[in-house]
Amino acid sequence: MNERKIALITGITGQDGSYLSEFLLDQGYEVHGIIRRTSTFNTDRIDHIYIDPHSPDAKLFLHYGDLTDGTTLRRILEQVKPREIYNLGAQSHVRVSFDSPEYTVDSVAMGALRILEAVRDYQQRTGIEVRFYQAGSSEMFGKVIEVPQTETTPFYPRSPYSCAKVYAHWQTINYRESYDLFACNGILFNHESPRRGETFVTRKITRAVARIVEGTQQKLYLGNLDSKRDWGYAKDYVRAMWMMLQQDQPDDYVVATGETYEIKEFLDIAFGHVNLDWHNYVAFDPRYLRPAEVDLLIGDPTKAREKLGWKPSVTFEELVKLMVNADLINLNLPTPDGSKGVDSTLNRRNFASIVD
Ligand code: NAP
Ligand code: G4F
Repeated sequence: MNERKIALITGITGQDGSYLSEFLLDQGYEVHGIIRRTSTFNTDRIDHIYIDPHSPDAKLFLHYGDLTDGTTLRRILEQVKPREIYNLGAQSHVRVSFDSPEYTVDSVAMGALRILEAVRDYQQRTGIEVRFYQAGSSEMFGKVIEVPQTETTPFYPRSPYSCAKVYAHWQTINYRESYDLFACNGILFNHESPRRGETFVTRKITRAVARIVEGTQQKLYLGNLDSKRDWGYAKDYVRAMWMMLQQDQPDDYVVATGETYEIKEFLDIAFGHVNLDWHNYVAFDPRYLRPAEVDLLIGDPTKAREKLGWKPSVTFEELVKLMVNADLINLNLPTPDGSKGVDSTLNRRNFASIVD
């Protein structure tokens, strides 16, 4: 299909953006990413795949921009001329979205709209198809009405973040139907990895386990331990994003493992992996509670399996252990099973001229 394999990724510096970049580079793509200007470096997750853009081997290029800045998004689109756009950028923390609802909605909901508008105009003017992936979330199901959740389960969002994602979801469908855009929604359930942001519950736990083993942390403060999540491995999930854009027709897909676990079960495995009992270390702090909680998420990935041929490759237990191992390795500590670790890109900063 696509003759020139050029992809543009918003949120390239995030967990998924880093895995997707690696995946697309392996597939022979030229990859362009939008990064935000920050006063300290924010490219740790992609430093290991970045090479100086002056080199003839360079295939990864970075551009300053922001989902709240439509003019720049349009300019980058015109400059890069991508055939595929992956919209992964977001203020993606649910708890934080209650503190900063306006900004969250601007980046998540309006951000998606700004790109869709830019793509609509670009495609109409040039006649060149630009395929669009929208990073939707199982948080959209919120107060679940149906178990397990499928592509047709009604949404009941429970946070500013998920309300914004629902808006982006429906605009993506609206632009597909109104302007014939090849636009897909991935409804991705929680996916984790050693590159997961440190303030999401899984990484907060695995990082704490390593620091407790090291002796530099005594307590781990958490909020609600009763909610259940369908947790998968991020590297598997970015593959599904790409698969959606390679189909003959645009569509929407749930991407999940089909299994759900309590946070307490995550704690059992994470602490158990280093022979510790989490009850001796975990304490409750109400600041981590949310005004409204999502109690249970479990996805039905049948459509993704049957139409895309996608399936997860890592079990829940393997995921927890690989994350604990990576955090131990980050601290130069041995792993209980002798594993050398996967995916840890931290502390491998490459100071090539990423930023001008
Ligand atoms: P993440 O690690 O939090 O990364 C978010 C990315 O968005 C970062 O690159 C961040 O840049 C960028 N970003 C934030 N605000 C932006 C703005 N205003 N303009 C441009 N970029 C901005 O998230 P993730 O886990 O990789 O998730 C990727 C996407 O999938 C997000 O849209 C998320 O909401 C969605 N999603 C995630 C999951 C999951 O379980 N991980 C599940 C369903 C959906 P900085 O590095 O500069 O902060
Ligand atoms: O790890 P979490 O913050 O992830 P959450 O809220 O499920 O959202 C993540 O997954 C979504 C997909 O469903 C994405 F769309 C979203 O961008 C993000 O990646 O919290 C998981 C659960 C919640 O029930 C929360 O209340 O863990 C509970 N929790 C308990 N203590 C905590 C903590 N969460 C965090 N972040 N920190 C705590 O101390």
